[in-house]
Amino acid sequence: MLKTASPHRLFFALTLPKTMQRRIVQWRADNFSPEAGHPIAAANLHLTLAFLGEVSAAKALILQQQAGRISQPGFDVTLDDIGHWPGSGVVWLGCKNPPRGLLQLAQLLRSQAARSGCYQSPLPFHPHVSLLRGATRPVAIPAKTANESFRASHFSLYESALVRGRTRYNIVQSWPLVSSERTSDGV
Ligand code: 2AM
Repeated sequence: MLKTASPHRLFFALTLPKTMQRRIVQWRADNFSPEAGHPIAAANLHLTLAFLGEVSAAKALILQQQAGRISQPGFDVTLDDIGHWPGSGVVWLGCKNPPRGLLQLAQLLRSQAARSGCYQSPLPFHPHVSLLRGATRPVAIPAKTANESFRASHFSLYESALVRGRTRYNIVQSWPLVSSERTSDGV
């Protein structure tokens, strides 16, 4: 639950397992020079599903209620792609073939957000985990990715906060990814 009524910077995302965050950070240190860009802290590595921007607590509550009604099974995500967007200065890990469940979940959250008045980019959704920021100059991209997989068994609403000048992402609420048929069976 958000503590104040003032706007919060929010987004829906998939959490990466802690062990995977650590392995990715090690792989990044082994494969990128310190000049390539600003490394994102291990605990902040995530896969954004829908960016909401600055949202009032009242609007967030509506979005949380809608998110709570989503019923779809979990899915496996394999980060087997890597790229660099010089315009936004981001080096990222992504999926060569994003699972259908991931695209469906993001599509649903993005359309719910748009209906609540949260601007959604017209660019197609490109699932990715940002690794480096401020990478506006050419970057030597490793030929092989970290090639990490994880099971997405829940999704979360995150708040982006500045703590002592550093960005921190805090989970506001999480929801399990299980289809209603399975829960009603008690499986
Ligand atoms: P990025 O990693 O590609 O920058 C928290 O800021 C998360 O929301 C990040 O994953 C970031 O994506 C995403 N984000 C920030 N601003 C955004 C915007 N204007 N449109 C879409 N996603 C955004």
